[in-house]
Amino acid sequence: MVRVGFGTNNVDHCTRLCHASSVAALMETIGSGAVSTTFRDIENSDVALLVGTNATSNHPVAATFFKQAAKRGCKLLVIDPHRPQLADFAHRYVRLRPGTDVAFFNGVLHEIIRRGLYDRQFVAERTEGFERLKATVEHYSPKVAAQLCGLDEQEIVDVAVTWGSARAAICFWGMGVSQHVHGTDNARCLISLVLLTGQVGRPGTGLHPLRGQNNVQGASDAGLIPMVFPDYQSVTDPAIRGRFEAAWGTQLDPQPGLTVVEIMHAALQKDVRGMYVQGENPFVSDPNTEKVRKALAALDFLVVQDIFMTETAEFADVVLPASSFFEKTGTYTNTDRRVQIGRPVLKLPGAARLDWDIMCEIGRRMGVPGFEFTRIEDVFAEFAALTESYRGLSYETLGLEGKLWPCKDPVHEDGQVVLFERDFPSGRGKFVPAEFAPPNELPSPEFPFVLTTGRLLEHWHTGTMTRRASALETIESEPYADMRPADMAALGLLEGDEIAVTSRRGSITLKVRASEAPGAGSIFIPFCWREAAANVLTSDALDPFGKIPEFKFSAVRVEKLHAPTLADSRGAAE
Ligand SMILES: Nc1nc2c(c(=O)[nH]1)N[C@H]1C(S)=C(S)[C@@H](COP(=O)(O)OP(=O)(O)OC[C@H]3O[C@@H](n4cnc5c(=O)[nH]c(N)nc54)[C@H](O)[C@@H]3O)O[C@H]1N2
Ligand SMILES: Nc1nc2c(c(=O)[nH]1)N[C@H]1C(S)=C(S)[C@@H](COP(=O)(O)OP(=O)(O)OC[C@H]3O[C@@H](n4cnc5c(=O)[nH]c(N)nc54)[C@H](O)[C@@H]3O)O[C@H]1N2
Ligand SMILES: [Mo]
Repeated sequence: MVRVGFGTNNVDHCTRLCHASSVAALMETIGSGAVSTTFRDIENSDVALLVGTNATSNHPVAATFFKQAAKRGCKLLVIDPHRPQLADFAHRYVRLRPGTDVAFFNGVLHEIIRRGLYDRQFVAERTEGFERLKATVEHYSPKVAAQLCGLDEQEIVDVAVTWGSARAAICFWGMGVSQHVHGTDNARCLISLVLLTGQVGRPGTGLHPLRGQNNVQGASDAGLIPMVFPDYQSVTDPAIRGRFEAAWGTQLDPQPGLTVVEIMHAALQKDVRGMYVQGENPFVSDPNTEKVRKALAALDFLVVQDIFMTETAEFADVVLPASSFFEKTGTYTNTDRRVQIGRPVLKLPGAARLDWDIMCEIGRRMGVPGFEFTRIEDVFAEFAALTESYRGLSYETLGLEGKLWPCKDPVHEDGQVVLFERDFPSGRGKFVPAEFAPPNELPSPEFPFVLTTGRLLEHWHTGTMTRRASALETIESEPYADMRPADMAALGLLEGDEIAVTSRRGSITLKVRASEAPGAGSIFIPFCWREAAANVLTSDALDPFGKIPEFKFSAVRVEKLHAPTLADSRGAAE
């Protein structure tokens, strides 16, 4: 619809705020952005790195496999400045300073090379750029890295030796890696570690950026990305564009489009005048809310297609009531690359319609070619035919349990668990070394705390769905921030006190909770509370490669709000 009907490549989705930097690094180094193996494959690993992931809250199903693996003897290495619950199961938990992963992993790479713990044959036969990597990490002895990361040298050595001596080692990572202005560099370091030690392409090894939304892998595969058509085929390649022009019966824009945050910036400049938002709530989920408010208000025309009246929909000229996953048929591709058919269990409520049906009707009314679909199966068939990865998959072959892509024989096989056994889509894997650089905005006397934002088990992102669920709201109904008891004491704060948290962009008020999870000088705020929206505080500075904002690091000030006392109310009465 965007490419054919609106004639632009300005189409993007939530990966931009999520794993865009991981995908940028994976595409650059091995030529594929998806996981190299499933999370269940940890059953075959003897070491697993878990970097910047709070899996017990955010990937509870995967987390049960991680815990089972730990019980069986798999050594979990948990790297996170904010102690996640999985640290309880870890062989080693490393509390590095936020935003210092490049220094940390360069130290690990340095030590693995120094001790000769790398896979010389794998490096020689399947990679390129080793000498450059070696020259870069030479400057990051564990001692130097430990200073940058606020750690003991021994912690870095221990991770290097444990990973370097593993038979089968696997690397999982989450938003703590990707959501930084150096997110792509963070991911490059993890990929280098895996390539250096040949820990990919065999059972129990590999790269697994844990994907978030139920169908975010599917949305990426389907080409909701400004630079590529479905299956990561570049819009700038004339031969590829020609194939899509033939399939869709129209000329297509040869220029890559804008990304999520760039689109908001363009709206503010009045370069983008209209917006169609489907199943996203950017007023609450994009960084720097005040800027987003101005951008949405500056639009000439805004359409929101959602299952609830969202904060973003308040700005809309037209709100189209869509259907939830309970009410429709369609495929979802999960973090494992598993494509599954969802089937309806409820009737559509009120005037709600199916998402694809709404799009097709708009396409037909605009007189755009190619929207004559009457069955969802045919939409999927068109998509699968234009890709390599989904070839052979259809509603018939997917069956009840779905298939992993790629799947050579969808009738008889479940699909390929372990990818890259012999080579990478790029041929050789490329080492792309990275130098440590500090976050965009460092703490200062005026803004002395580091704010990290993230999630809760009980709520889904902006809370449009979960905050309407009374069972979940009963457990977590009130905005709060986590702080270390020692930091609270220094500010004279008690559990439950109201605080104001202020950054260079804005201020919110919420309650404070004592927790040993945050590091010293850090504060954690979930971004689900519209009444105390964390993104009022966050910065819209972007990683130059992945174009992802730095959700995991902002400088803030924390102040106790003066609570009204009995004496105040007496004073007021007098
Ligand atoms: N209940 C629930 N589950 C969800 C979601 C939800 O909203 N609610 N959202 C889904 C989505 S879309 C996603 S993307 C996933 C996200 O799942 P996760 O990746 O687990 O997301 P976060 O909680 O944002 O952050 C993960 C971890 O990064 C750590 N971190 C922060 N800064 C740094 C750093 O500098 N270095 C390192 N190494 N770590 C750091 C944080 O302390 C935190 O433990 O969850 C999915 N699952
Ligand atoms: N500060 C901070 N901000 C963040 C993050 C962070 O860690 N910190 N994480 C970022 C990440 S990783 C992500 S993925 C984004 C998520 O950001 P969003 O995707 O904007 O967040 P959601 O609340 O999941 O919004 C999804 C919307 O889709 C609607 N919806 C659900 N099902 C359907 C459907 O079937 N059809 C239609 N049409 N609509 C539907 C829901 O009601 C909801 O309004 O947030 C990002 N923002
Ligand atoms: Mo996400």
